[in-house]
Amino acid sequence: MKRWIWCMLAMVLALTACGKSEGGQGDPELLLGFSQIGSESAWRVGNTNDILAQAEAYHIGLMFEDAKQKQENQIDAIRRFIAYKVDVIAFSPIVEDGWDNVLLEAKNAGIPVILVDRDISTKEEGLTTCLIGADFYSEGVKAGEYLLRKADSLGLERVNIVEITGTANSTPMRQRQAGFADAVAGDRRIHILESIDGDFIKSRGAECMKILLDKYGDEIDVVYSHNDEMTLGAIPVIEEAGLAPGKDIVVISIDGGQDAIDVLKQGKINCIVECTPRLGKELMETVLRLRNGEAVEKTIHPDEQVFSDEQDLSNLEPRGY
Ligand code: GZL
Repeated sequence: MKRWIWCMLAMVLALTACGKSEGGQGDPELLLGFSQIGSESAWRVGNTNDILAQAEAYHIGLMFEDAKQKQENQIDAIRRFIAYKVDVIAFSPIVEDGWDNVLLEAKNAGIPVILVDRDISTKEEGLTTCLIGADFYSEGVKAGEYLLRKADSLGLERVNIVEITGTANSTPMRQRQAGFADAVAGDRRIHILESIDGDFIKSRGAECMKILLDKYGDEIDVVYSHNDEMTLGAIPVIEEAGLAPGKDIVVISIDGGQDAIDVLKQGKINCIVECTPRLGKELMETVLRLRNGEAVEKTIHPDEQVFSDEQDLSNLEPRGY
């Protein structure tokens, strides 16, 4: 008996501690537990704001927990959601591995789990209901296809690329790297000199760019960065080396937040592949479909576009993240 009381006390503390959705949901019929990775980028903050706003718009109760970039915090949050008997669990897994045990606990508790943004890798069947998130492989392909067009327009006979990757073993890192590599494979002009893990954060993007410039200097023709945050960290480092980003070094990025779009318009980034953070509406729609016993698609990919120096961006709508 005592253990149960402690567990519930922990839950009450967690509820007051965790970031419940703003606007006070009252006592809604449906309760969604959401574990967010953290706030490492403008994309992530935009994703969080969208989920909070859509939970409010759909009048779905939300237990929101910020894992502060730690997988163990996500696992603990999912266990709290199970103890609290939420109706649905959703989370954006920071990395693909290490989820089987806690997701088996959710399955045994009869709570459906929705993956948002990123995927998991598992040999177990039926641990999750669906994935709502970008087609990261396609984003990598779009980045590679832009580069081939750029190499053609510049008449380059050899293209030396350095790559600043996202968090190791995360779905966007794995698939953006694979998509890009496949898009440029077989083109004899293309040489990927080195890939370094920038962990999707700005300071690491700057550090990686410094390491790569110290090693390769003006041999570098292109930097392919897996997200805007790292790109925005890398650009001043390129300038401090006396090189012009967007001219001496072609800069290709992913996400499409306002800050990066503004730098694209200044000509210091050449291409940004959009990765929309607006997944909240699909998530709430899916929660309602599950509640109504309706079938849901296994994978739901949002439509995404490419912004580059090939287009007139003067009338681009504000990005909102
Ligand atoms: C992509 C998302 C990535 C973003 C980064 O859907 O997982 O994580 O591209 C964020 O900005 O850190």
